[in-house]
Amino acid sequence: MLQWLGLPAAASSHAGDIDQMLVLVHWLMAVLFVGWGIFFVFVLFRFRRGANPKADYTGAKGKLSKGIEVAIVVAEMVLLIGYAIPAWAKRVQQFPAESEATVVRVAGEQFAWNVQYPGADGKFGRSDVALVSADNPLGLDRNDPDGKDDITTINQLNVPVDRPVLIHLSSKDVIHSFGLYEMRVKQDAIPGLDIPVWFIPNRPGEYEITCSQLCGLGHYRMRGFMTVQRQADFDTWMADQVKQLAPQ
Ligand SMILES: [Cu+2]
Repeated sequence: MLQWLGLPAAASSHAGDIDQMLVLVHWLMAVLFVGWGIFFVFVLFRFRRGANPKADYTGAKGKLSKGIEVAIVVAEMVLLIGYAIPAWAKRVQQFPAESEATVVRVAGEQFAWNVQYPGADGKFGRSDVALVSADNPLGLDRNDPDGKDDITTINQLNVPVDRPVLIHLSSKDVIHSFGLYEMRVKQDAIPGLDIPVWFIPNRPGEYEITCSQLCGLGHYRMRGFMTVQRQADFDTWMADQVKQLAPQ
């Protein structure tokens, strides 16, 4: 079933769980679709006007129909309680420790993704709406000691492979949706909220960051890129960013 669904490559540690659930949901829907289809044709024939000149208003009374209904409810409960709720709980309760993760701030805006790394001190600098400009889309205060070493990029997120990524997601203007399909991650970015999102990328490569909510006229071009790389390559990239920051 997994191949037939045409899903994007699975490149995060929890992608397998999500895909397994998608497969189970699709199997249930396939069975229901075929079952209902057969039942529909049966009803058309069984209750045709020729055989039933007078309508019966009471509906199905057999044990079979009740049994099937109960079986469907049980199957849906198993999917919900056995798969969906535990998978969701892991995403929203069991966050990785900041010391063991690549911590990044991502802020959506019409129509780009702003990325901020806390730098060597591990602390995000203060940002102020009064400082927002074309050169400083996040309004980062470079006079703040915590903000001196912060690294910012636009539409480019680099992360090392096999290490948890913890993103603090927000938005500068309207509601966007941060979509990383290969990571099986999708989360709305909402102005005024800092929403944590985490995953463990386990396959190096170039992936696309999409905006998955219609957020304005330029929505179609609101795309960023995520590069998942080996730790050494990430360190080289980060050192390069630090070098570019130095003259300021
Ligand atoms: Cu958007």
